[in-house]
Amino acid sequence: MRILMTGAAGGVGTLLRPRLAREGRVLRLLDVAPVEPGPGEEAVTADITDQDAMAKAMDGVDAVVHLGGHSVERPWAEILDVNINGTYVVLESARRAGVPHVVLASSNHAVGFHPRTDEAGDYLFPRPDTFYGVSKVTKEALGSLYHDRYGMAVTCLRIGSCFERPRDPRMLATWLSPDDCARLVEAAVAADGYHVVWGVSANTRRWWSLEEGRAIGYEPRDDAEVFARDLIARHGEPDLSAPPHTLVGGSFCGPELDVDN
Ligand code: 15L
Repeated sequence: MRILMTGAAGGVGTLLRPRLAREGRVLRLLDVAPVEPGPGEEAVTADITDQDAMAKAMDGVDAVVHLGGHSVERPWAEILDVNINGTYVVLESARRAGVPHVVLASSNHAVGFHPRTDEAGDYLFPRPDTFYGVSKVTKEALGSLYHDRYGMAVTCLRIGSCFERPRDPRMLATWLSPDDCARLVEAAVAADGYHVVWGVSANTRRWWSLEEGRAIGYEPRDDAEVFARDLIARHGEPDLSAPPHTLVGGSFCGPELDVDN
């Protein structure tokens, strides 16, 4: 079993690497930045927009975990090139190589302008909060296209906040622990069909659904609440009726877009 991970040198990729290591599994780590491979790993230094390099990188691959691309807001031209065109190249090269399973790192920012509800359901209609969010909507759409056209199994993860630990009070609700992220990716790599699932831990303050995640076999075990006392001592108890807590995308919904002049 060989899994190609794009964006392997990034934040989520770095957290996932040791957690996805398995006997009989090879992780092929792809990034524009060089990565030092460990046991059970292979490294490829390549740009996800480079079609020839991606064709080679797909050789012998059973599943792709596509994390590559900008992970925050950038000017439109950069988002278009790396996140949108890059996802097309990843999916098209996976199709040509006959890769059956693809996991796409989407984000809560694909639906960032949805207001707080008791529980935000699965498959919320796109309401991106940034150009970055638009690229995640496009990623989900491309995944849907490749599933419907070619039967590729595609699971899109609307990831909340995947860090070693929550960094602010919003993340008490939106945190995806590294261990739960690995559990989610394991479930997603094995899932058939097309799915869009929230990437969130079993947080006490969670307001995003776990239903579709559980339907594909994701069972989160972590809860950001263990960090609450410390975060609230530093930042105060969050006022859920005020930004950044009123919208899915939090502070991403605030700044002006960086449009080309
Ligand atoms: C994301 O999509 C970003 O990649 C990450 O840096 C966080 O800001 C996260 O969303 C979040 O919403 O907390």
